[in-house]
Amino acid sequence: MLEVLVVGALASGLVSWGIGTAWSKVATAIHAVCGLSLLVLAAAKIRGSVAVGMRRRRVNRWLSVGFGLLVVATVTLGVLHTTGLWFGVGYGTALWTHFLLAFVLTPLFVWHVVSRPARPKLADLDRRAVLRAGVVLAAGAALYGAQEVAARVAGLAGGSRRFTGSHEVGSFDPARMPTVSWINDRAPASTGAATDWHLDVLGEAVDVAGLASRARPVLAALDCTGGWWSRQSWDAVPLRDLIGERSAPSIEITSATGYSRRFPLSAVDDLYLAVGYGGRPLRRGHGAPVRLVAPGRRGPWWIKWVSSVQLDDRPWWLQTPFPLE
Ligand SMILES: Nc1nc2c(c(=O)[nH]1)N[C@H]1C(S)=C(S)[C@@H](COP(=O)(O)O)O[C@H]1N2
Ligand SMILES: [Mo]
Repeated sequence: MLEVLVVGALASGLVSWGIGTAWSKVATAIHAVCGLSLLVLAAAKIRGSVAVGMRRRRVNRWLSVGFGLLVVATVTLGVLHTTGLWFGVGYGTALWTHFLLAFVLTPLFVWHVVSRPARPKLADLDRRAVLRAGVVLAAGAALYGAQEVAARVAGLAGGSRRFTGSHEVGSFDPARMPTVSWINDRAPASTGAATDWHLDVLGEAVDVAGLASRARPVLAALDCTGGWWSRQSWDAVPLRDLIGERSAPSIEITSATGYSRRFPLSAVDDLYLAVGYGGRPLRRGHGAPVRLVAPGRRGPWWIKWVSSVQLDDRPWWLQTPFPLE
């Protein structure tokens, strides 16, 4: 049961984190139910099997206790972020700390499974075990329902989350929209005027003023994996208008900082190069002079300070699921 819940929570967490389509709603709900069921199970374990576990070897015992505490802390941070009760302090946001703990928890979890005295056998799956699992899951689901209702009734920020689980910040108000980087990227040193910007699209120089004169409003929400989202009216040019009909396995979009992502060529119909929002030029932190707008994709795909767009021979999926810088 514990194993299934932990694996379920990790997998659904990664899915809901990585994708920005309606599917992430399902993943987010599964993630929440797994997490809250783990809390229920932890409570039950503390009363029951921990007493048995305490008779095990010292190291194992402490690892088990540490593992249990980490699980409880991880889920608690998830609940705090979700409900909007506490977002953390500065860069140590509740959500990032939640990821970090999950990261530490994973090797401990493997240890926990490998070191337990008796491996579960299929024969253990009797009616009582199934019933118990059902009760734990039902309790987790009930807690999830209660949490969502409570957030709405109490008017907490968590009452109006997007289907990805993110909270809204600064929609149609770029001054309030956060500026963030993926891991530790930084805005390139100022290049002065946008007219000096080098943007190479399939080997041809494209000037920013030209883009600005062709830009039209594109409504799209940027949904950062850090747990916030913001909708803007981007002043943007469809990438298709710049590249026309092409054939290649993928298209690579690169930032002046070196940060890049590869997209399937078919995605070009829903990618835009933005130079502003709400009729004003982009701020430096938001990717000025040119950034990618990628509706339906999570934040890491919205490349800022775009300097190059090139066809690529590699398939788009032959890259790390998230950028490495
Ligand atoms: N070059 C570059 N582009 C980037 C990033 C980055 O670190 N470097 N971070 C991405 C992530 S994770 C997000 S959520 C958005 C954030 O955009 P914003 O700072 O305009 O809010 O930019 C994306 N584009
Ligand atoms: Mo992000």
